Amino acid sequence: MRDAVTSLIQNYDVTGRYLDRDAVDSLKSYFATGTARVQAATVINANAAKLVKQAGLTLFAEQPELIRPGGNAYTTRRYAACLRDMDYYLRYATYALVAADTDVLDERVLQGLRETYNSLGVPIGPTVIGIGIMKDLVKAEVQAAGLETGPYLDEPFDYMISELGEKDI
Ligand SMILES: CCC1=C(C)/C(=C/C2=NC(=C\c3[nH]c(/C=C4\NC(=O)[C@H](C)[C@H]4CC)c(C)c3CCC(=O)O)/C(CCC(=O)O)=C2C)NC1=O
Repeated sequence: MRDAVTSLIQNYDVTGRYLDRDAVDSLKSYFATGTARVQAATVINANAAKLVKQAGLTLFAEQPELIRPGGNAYTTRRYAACLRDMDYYLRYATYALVAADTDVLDERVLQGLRETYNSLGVPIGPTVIGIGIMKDLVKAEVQAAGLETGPYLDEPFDYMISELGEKDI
């Protein structure tokens, strides 16, 4: 599992280079957003249960067929499994946020996920929509706490959305 600093060092080490201007710029931007990342993660942690629940309610209001007979989130067990998955996405997003690197998402969340979802009939399109809803709720919560939002906050969610949503559904 890597963070922004270890990723950068690894890249330079592979080619035996000293840290150059580009490296220093990218380190500076990492440190400049460091406090915001930690503060945003703190706000998310404190509101995680509410964020997951609200994201679920919004998703099911938009796509009610998911929780009707025949829908993948129909039955209490599957409804709970869906919210648990949303909770995984949120928790791992906070790790990626603090690390300023998406490596943890590849390693712990996305690897093999499409195959698992496909084999269980979990629809990927609505899952991706759910992650997007959670991203918007997180941004609103972080903003309401008086903190700076921005691309740094979108990144982990956008990454999961594009990686999971990328290939055919
Ligand atoms: C930390 C990394 C990690 C992830 C991401 C993960 C996902 C994950 N979600 C699963 C199931 C599931 N995932 C969903 C999710 C949904 N169904 C819908 O209709 C919605 C669109 C969506 C919620 C947004 C459902 C309903 C199941 C249960 C499917 C079944 O058992 O039939 C399963 C199968 C095993 C189980 O039920 O626990 C896995 C492995 N597990 C992990 O360890």
